[in-house]
Amino acid sequence: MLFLAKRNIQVSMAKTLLILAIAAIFLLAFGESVSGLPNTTFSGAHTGSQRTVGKGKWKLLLNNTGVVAMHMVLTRHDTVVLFDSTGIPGRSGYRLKHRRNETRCHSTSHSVDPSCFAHSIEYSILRNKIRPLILEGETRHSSGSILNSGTIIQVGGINDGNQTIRVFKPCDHGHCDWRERRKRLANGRSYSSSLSLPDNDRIIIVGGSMEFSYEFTPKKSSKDKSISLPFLDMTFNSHPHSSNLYPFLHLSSDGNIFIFSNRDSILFDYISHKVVKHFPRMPGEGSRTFPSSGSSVILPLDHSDGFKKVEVMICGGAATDAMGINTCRDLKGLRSCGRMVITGTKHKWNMDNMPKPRLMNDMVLLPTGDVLIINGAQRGCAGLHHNATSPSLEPYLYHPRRGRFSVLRATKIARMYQSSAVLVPDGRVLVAGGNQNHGYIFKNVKYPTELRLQAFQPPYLDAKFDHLRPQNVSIHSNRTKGVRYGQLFSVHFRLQGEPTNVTFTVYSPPFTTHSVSMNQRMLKLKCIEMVRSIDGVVNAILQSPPKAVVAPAGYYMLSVVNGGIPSVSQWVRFMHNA
Ligand SMILES: *[C@@H]1O[C@H](CO)[C@@H](O)[C@H](O)[C@H]1NC(C)=O
Ligand SMILES: *[C@@H]1O[C@H](CO)[C@@H](O)[C@H](O)[C@H]1NC(C)=O
Ligand SMILES: *[C@@H]1O[C@H](CO)[C@@H](O)[C@H](O)[C@H]1NC(C)=O
Ligand SMILES: *[C@@H]1O[C@H](CO)[C@@H](O)[C@H](O)[C@H]1NC(C)=O
Ligand SMILES: *[C@@H]1O[C@H](CO)[C@@H](O)[C@H](O)[C@H]1NC(C)=O
Ligand SMILES: *[C@@H]1O[C@H](CO)[C@@H](O)[C@H](O)[C@H]1NC(C)=O
Ligand SMILES: CC(=O)N[C@H]1CO[C@H](CO)[C@@H](O)[C@@H]1O
Repeated sequence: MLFLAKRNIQVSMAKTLLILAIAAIFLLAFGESVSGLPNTTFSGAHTGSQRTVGKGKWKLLLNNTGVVAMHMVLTRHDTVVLFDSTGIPGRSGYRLKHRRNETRCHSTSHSVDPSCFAHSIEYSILRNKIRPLILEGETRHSSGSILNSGTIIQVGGINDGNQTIRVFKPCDHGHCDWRERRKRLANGRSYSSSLSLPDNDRIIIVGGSMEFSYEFTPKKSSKDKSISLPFLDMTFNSHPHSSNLYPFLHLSSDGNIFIFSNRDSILFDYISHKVVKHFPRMPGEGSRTFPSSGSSVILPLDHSDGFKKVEVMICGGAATDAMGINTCRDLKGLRSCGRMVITGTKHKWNMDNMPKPRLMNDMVLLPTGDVLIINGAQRGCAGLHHNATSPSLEPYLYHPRRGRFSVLRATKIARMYQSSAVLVPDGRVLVAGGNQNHGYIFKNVKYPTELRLQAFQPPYLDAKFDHLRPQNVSIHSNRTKGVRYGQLFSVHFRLQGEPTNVTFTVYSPPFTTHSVSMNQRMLKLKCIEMVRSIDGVVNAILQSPPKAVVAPAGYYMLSVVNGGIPSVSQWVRFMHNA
C-alpha cells in the first residue's frame, strides 16, 4: 500500500529531503478503512480510543444576543445570523436608535414599536460581538437554505410574512443586511421546510400550516404554482395545530427527496412529481415532527461506497397529537431513535433508546461524523405558554458505527422552545435562544426569555488532544473560485505524528430552526494520496464529491480528523463550473 508520490506539492516546505520523507509517504486509497491496515509501518502517535475521554465543556459567550435564536445560520464569513419574529415580541433585547427610514426612536415611548428593535443580529465568532440587522415583516416559523454563493435564503413565516422571500448575502465589511425579494411564494407557508436541490440555486419548500403542497423557488416560469402532496394530507392529525409541521427533508444521493411526517416517510421524485416509495412506519407510539418536535439527520455519506448508502436517523419527539390534547405539559417525550437506510431495496427502522426521553432536541453532525444531541426538554410539546418542562440539560454524543450514546456535561441553562444550535468552524457548537413566553419576558416566569449565547466544546476540543490535532489547514485548488465536481484538490496541514489515521469530512452548514437543521449534510471524502514532509507538513490530495446530488453546490466546512481529533475547518466551495 505504500508508494512514492511526487505530485503537485505546492508548499515550499515540501522541498525538503524526499528521502527522509519516505517513511511518511502514505496512500489512503480508502480513507476510513486505513484503520484496518496493519499498524506496523509507523511507530508514531498512538491515536486510537481516546476520543470519548472527557465530557466536554460549556462556556458563556454573551449575556445578551439581543434576539431569541429562533432561527440560526452559520455564514461562510464565520458569522452566525440569528433571527426571531418581528410580531409577537414586538420588542427584543436590542433597542435601535434609528429606524430603517432613519427616523429617531424615542426610548421614552411606552408603546412598543417593532421597528425600533432589532429582530435579527449577526454574531462575529472571531470578535464575539453582535451587530443588529434590520428585519421587517413577520419571520416567525419560516424556513430556509443557503445558496451556492453562500447567500442565505429565507422563506415564509406567519401572517403577512407567509409568502415573503428574503435573502442575506454575507460580507466582510459589516454592512450587509436582509433584503426582501419582489418575487413571492405561490402559497402562504408557515412551519414549512426547505431543501437545496442539486439544480443550481433552486430550493423546494414543502408543507406548512394547512398547506399540503410544495413549490420551488426560483420558479421555472411565472405560471409555476404549488403542487399538491397528498402524503402530507394523509399524515395530518385531526387538530389544526397538531399537524405535521416542519417535515424532515433530506436529499438522497439518488436525487430523490426523503420526506418524513409524524411517523411516516416517502421517497419523492421532485422532477416527475411522483412518490417513488413508501417506507415502513416508524415503530412505537408518538410522533416526531412539530409540535412533537424530534430531530433528524442523515448520517455522513462515505466515498467508500461511492456515497450511495444514505441512512436517516431520527431521535426524540412527543405524544401523537400532543397539542390537540388539552395540555401536553405532563406528557413524557420519546426516548427512542430510529435509523433506516433509505437507499437500496431493504428498509427497516432499527430502533434504539436515548438515555432519557427528549423532544425539541437539535441533532448536530460533528466533524468526526458523530451526532451531538443537544437542547430540548423531557416533557411537553413545542409551543408557547410553557408547554414544555424538565429541560434536557445534558447533551448526548452518538457514535453511528458503535451505535452508542454517551452522556456529556450538563449546562445550567434551559434551551427548550425556540432555541437552536449550530456547529462552527473551530469545532464548537454555539447554542442560543429559548422562549416559551408570549414576547420577551424576563421576570416572574419559570423560564424567562433566554438571550444568553453559549458554546459547547465537545470532548475532542480538550487541550490534552492538541498533540493530535491537525493544524494550519489550507486548501489548494487549481481553480480560483472553488473545486469542480469529481476533481482533485489538495489540503495541506501540520501534524506532530505520522498521518496513520486521518480522515477528511466536509459539512454543509444548515438553516436551523425548531429543532430542524435543514440541508445539514456531511461527506467523508476520498484521499488519493498523502505525503508528510520532514518538517511535519502533510500534503493530501482529495477528490471532491462526484456530483451535485451527492453534495449540492455551495460552501462546505472541511475538517481534517486525526484519530478522532478534528482540525479547525476551512471553507471549500464545490461547484458545477469553477
Ligand atoms: C454575564 O453577566 C454576569 C452577571 O452580571 C457576569 O458576571 C458575567 O461576567 C457576564 N458574562 C459575559 C460573558 O458577559
Ligand atoms: C418611518 O417608519 C416608521 C415605522 O415603520 C413609520 O411609522 C414612520 O411613519 C416612518 N417615517 C417616515 C418619515 O417615513
Ligand atoms: C397568510 O397570511 C394572510 C395574511 O395575514 C392570511 O390571510 C392567510 O390566511 C395566510 N395563509 C396561510 C396559509 O397561513
Ligand atoms: C499555525 O497555527 C498556529 C495555531 O494553530 C499558529 O499559531 C501559527 O501561526 C500557524 N502557522 C502558520 C505558518 O500559519
Ligand atoms: C487540476 O485540475 C485538473 C483539471 O482541470 C485536474 O485534473 C487536476 O487533478 C487538478 N489538480 C489538482 C492538484 O487539483
Ligand atoms: C483511528 O481513530 C479512530 C477514532 O477516530 C479510532 O477509533 C481507531 O481505533 C483508530 N485506529 C487506529 C489504527 O489507530
Ligand atoms: C399544546 C398545549 O399543551 N398547549 C397548552 C399550552 O399552554 C397553554 C396555557 O397553559 C394552554 O392553554 C395550552 O393548551
